[in-house]
Amino acid sequence: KILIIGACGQIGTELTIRLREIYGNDNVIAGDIREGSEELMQSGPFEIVDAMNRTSIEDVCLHYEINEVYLMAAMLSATAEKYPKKAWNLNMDSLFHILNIAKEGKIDKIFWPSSIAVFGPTTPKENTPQQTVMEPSTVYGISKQTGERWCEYYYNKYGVDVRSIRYPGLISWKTLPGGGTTDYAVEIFHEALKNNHYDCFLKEDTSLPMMFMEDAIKATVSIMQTKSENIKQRSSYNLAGMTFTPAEIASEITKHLPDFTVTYQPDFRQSIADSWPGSIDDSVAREDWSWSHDYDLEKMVKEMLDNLK
Ligand code: VAH
Repeated sequence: KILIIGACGQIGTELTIRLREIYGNDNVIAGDIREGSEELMQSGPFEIVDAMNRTSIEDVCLHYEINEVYLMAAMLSATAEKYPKKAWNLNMDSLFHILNIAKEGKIDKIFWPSSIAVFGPTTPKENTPQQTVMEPSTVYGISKQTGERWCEYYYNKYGVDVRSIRYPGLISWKTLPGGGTTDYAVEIFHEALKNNHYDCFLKEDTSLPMMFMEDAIKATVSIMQTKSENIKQRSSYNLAGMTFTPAEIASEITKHLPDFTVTYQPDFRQSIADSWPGSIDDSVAREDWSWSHDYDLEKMVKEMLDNLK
């Protein structure tokens, strides 16, 4: 059976729904600190789980005989800069609880999300390779880079089968994201449809690696279904979908909403975005577990507007 911790979050919501479609509703337990969307709550078992409380996690794992855990709870980049200590504690304690439960043989397989936020200002910005200089300058990026080191350590030392993906910025319509720097690319749709105008918190030429949620969910399911011996990277895999700037996504939206206008008022999140790569080389994920993405900017914008209007 599968437990998703952070099941009510931006990724967790859609991941839970997809896993229930694949493995059956009653075999996928949604866990979070608060209840989620009606679709999520109606489609299968839900338990209040505090990702920072090991007993809370272990009780659910024992009760439902869980053998796979997807740990999707985390504090994202922008919020983590406001609450560094809380972000570090949430992002790290939750990971250690799951790694140790697996080390004790109580669960067999873990998915843990990393992020392109592990790269920093000294990382090559274009086509960032799988192995490269990583000096993250954000609390969130530091926590994700450290988490990757621990995942690899627990695999090598204790044989814990943990798999991970460095997600780019994720765009989705089912659940609002919370506290991310790439969230402008979600907000822009809601504002466009509501006000025909968006005041963007990043500069118009800020190029960032992005992915439509459908592709992120496909990759997550795929890496967990891959035979263990084919998972050669036990830190985390680079994953790429598309790269665009606020100006480019705004221009694509204007093809559908001709009167849409954007202004640019960069805030503290600009320095976070500037520390990240513009594009990612995910050739290693393509080699090891046949990854390929489906959505480009044009297809994503159409899908977002069709589902939000
Ligand atoms: C954030 N959406 O903005 C997350 C993600 C690469 C960005 O990690 O913090």
